[in-house]
Amino acid sequence: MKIIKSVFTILVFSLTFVACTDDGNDPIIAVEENPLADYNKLTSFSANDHTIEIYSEQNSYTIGYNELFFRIKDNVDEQYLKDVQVSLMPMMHMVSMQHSCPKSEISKTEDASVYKGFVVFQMPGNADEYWEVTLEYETGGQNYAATERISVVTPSDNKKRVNVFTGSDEKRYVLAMMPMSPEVKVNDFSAMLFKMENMMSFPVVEDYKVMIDPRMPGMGNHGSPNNEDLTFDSNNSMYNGKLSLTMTGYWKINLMVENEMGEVLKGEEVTEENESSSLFFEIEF
Ligand SMILES: [Cu+2]
Repeated sequence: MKIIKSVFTILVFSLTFVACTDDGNDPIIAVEENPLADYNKLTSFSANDHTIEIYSEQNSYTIGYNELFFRIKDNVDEQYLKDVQVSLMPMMHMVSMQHSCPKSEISKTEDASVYKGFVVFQMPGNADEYWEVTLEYETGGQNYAATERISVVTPSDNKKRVNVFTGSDEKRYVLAMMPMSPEVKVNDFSAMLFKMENMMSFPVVEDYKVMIDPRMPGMGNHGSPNNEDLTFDSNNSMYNGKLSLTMTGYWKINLMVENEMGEVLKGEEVTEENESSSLFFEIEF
């Protein structure tokens, strides 16, 4: 998909080039190539004489983990702001309350005009309730904020990649699966776990354990060998392990979350009598 897009871009550029040089008079305007041309532009809006652009590899904001890329263009000189400090605040406006969701800091990338971070949306919007993102940034010694409504939807394949639950410790948690391309093999598998401190703050939970038990409910609920439970890695704040998928099809990844004392906060063991945990992710490939 990405390759097709790049080829198409090159094609358009070369056609333009040919058209411009044909009569020999038109100056060739140097078009700065969009470093995010291979991504989908999900949002573009104007505020403060700037244009805010938000890109993703996905084609919509979906519940679960979303990696996002940001660019801010100065509408006056058409230049993208470089090396500015950016922060992001997602907010869901519900009928009776407002809340945010787990998110990262917004960091700089190799390209000085591109910033990135992630957001874990825990619920989709609907007719009466919606998400908004606010970008705060500083340029030329001035602070700006820009807010736009966005549409957050359930993934088109309807598979569960995020769980919001109350643990046996009465605390609220958000557990999100990291994006992956499943294959018939022992896959690297990661998740992120956040505690809901309040409606606005969702810090990363460290040093818990996420136990996995992948099963194929359509095939006698069989499992797979050589799985590895997910343990916390402070380098990337993720829980990493191994997910063994022995064939293609629908897999339910049953989960149990244990705290640092080894107490199960949520999820049940899969047995003859109990075919699935109340906490799970889904994969179909
Ligand atoms: Cu909500």
